[in-house]
This record gives sequence, C-alpha cells and structure tokens, in this order.
Amino acid sequence: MHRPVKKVLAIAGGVGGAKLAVGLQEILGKNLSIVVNTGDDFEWYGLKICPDIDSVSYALAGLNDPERGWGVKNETWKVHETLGGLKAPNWFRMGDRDLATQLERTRLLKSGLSLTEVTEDICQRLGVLARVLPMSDHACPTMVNTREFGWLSFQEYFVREGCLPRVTKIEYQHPEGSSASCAVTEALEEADLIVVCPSNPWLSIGPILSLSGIRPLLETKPVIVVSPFIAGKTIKGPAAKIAAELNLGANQLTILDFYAGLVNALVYDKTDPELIKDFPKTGIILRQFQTIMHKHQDKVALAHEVLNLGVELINQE
Ligand code: FO1
Repeated sequence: MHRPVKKVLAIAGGVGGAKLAVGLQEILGKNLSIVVNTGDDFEWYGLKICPDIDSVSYALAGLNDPERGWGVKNETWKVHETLGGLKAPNWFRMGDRDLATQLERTRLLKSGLSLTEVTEDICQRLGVLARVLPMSDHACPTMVNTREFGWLSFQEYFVREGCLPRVTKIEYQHPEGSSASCAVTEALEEADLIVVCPSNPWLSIGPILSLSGIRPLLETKPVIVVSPFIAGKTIKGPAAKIAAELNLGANQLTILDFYAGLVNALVYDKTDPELIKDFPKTGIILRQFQTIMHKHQDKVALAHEVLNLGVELINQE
C-alpha cells in the first residue's frame, strides 16, 4: 500500500533553515512542525532574545528582512542609535519593530508561560500556520571556545566578534533538569518524516541533537538531511570556516559523518561536483536538487522535491 507523508517535522537553526521551512509550510500548512535551535538565545538589556526562533517565525509570517536574513523588514533603528549615542552597548543590533517582539516575549515569560507557549502565542498573532517549537523550555546555551578569546557565549562569538575568532571546540550546555520540551518529543513521535534543514550542523542542529532522548527518537524515523554545503561553501554564515578550523572538509562527507546513524537520505545542490566515490555503501540515498533558495518559488520547489523523496523513503521501509 502506498503511504503518503502526512506530518512532517523539520529541524532548523536560523536563516538558512527558515528558507526551506517557508517552502514546506506552503505545502503542508498546519501539518508542519519545526523544532528550532535555542542554543543562541541570550539576555540583552533584561530581555529574552531568541534569534533563531524569530528568524524562523518572521520568515514563516513573511515579515523577515531578506537582505539581512534576521530581523524584520522595513525596520527602523532609533533605539539602537540612541543606545549608541549614550555609549551604551549596542553591538547586538536590535531593530525597533523586533524590539516589540522581545518586550512581549519577556512579558509573557515573566507571567509564567513557558517558551513553547509564548512562541505559539506570538506565532499565532503573526499569522504563522506551521508549529514553531523551541527545542527546550530550559536555557541550554551553546558556548564556543576560540584560539583568540577562550570561551565565548554564542552571540559574543557570532555577532560581537563577527565569527572571526578561530573555533577550537563547541559545547552544548545542559543545566541540570534541562531536556527537550514535551511538545518537541510529541511532535517527533507523531511525525511521518523528519527534514533537517540546510542549517549549520555545529551551531544550529548540534544543540538540538545534543538534548537527551532526541537521537533515539530520530533513529526510528525516516530522516532527510538537506546539506548547507555547496561546492565547499555555504550561502551565508560561518559553517565552512568552522569546518576548516575543526580540520574537516566543507563537504557532503562531513555532513554524512555528522548525521551518521540518523540520516536516510542526503540532499545536496545540483551544482556540487559529483561525489562521492569514496562513500561507503550504506544504503543512504543521495540526491542532487537545486538547494539555493533565492526566490519563493525556489523554496517551494525544493520542499516539493524533499517531500517526494520522503514518500519514496516511507514506502521503501
Ligand atoms: N546578526 C548579526 O550579525 N548582527 C546583529 O547585530 C544581529 C542582531 C540580531 C538581532 C535580533 C535577531 O533575532 C538576530 C540578530 N542577528 C544578528 C542574527 C543572529 O545573531 C544569528 O542569526 C543567530 O543567532 C545565528 O543563527
């Protein structure tokens, strides 16, 4: 019997992952859940900032700034500029409209709601159809060890230092009692197909995979990984630079290795030079599609290809 793909769970970091999530939402609507990295969350002027959740939510609501990738389009910067005038810290550029989201999120969290509940509420108000799920309701910060500065918090590394320091190690912190949220675990259990979006493996997806209980659940599901590497580079972000610093190639073998034991099919760009002659025969399906997503049609087209591959995977089991 031919089984269709009904419920899909995507796993995403920020900007790169959000693009495929937009395409998947167009096809799947409410049948899409997206587990989003919160390892880059931090506190800024007493406000809870969740950059990857916001990048994904704004993109799904059609509110994101396509040039920067993060934040809201038609943004103004009065608060940011005024902080600069006061000689107050403003290395993390917070736009005025974006600031409203941070104020409301912090207010709701202070009223006792969980990050999962607050995210659902804000997404509903923004008109997002898919379910955006923070990976955890607990703070699980990602720390980056660098040659130049030693340990840095994620946003110190990423924004304050512009990803320039050389990375020696990445640590996903799990304070005692922290775990994946129940909503994430349930969505994973219910999903027919898992799609790992083309996000940075070490900074965006690693924190999610590091949560206890996530890997064993993923091992029971058909998993498609969409690679962020295209001919040794990424469209945006420091993944290729980090790969080099960790003595790894910025290529599909590194991705296959990173997702070993989880991945059933790897999608990578059609312009990537033909691999993978030294790839051992493990039964993992390799497919080349256009993974560069400049326009909305590109996002939907890739989502269609990925979901068709998902149907194939489900029916070969
Ligand atoms: N990225 C930058 O490179 N510089 C910024 O000043 C900056 C501010 C910012 C504010 C809100 C937000 O949601 C994201 C922001 N980002 C900024 C992006 C963010 O740091 C990264 O995209 C993620 O943390 C990594 O995925």
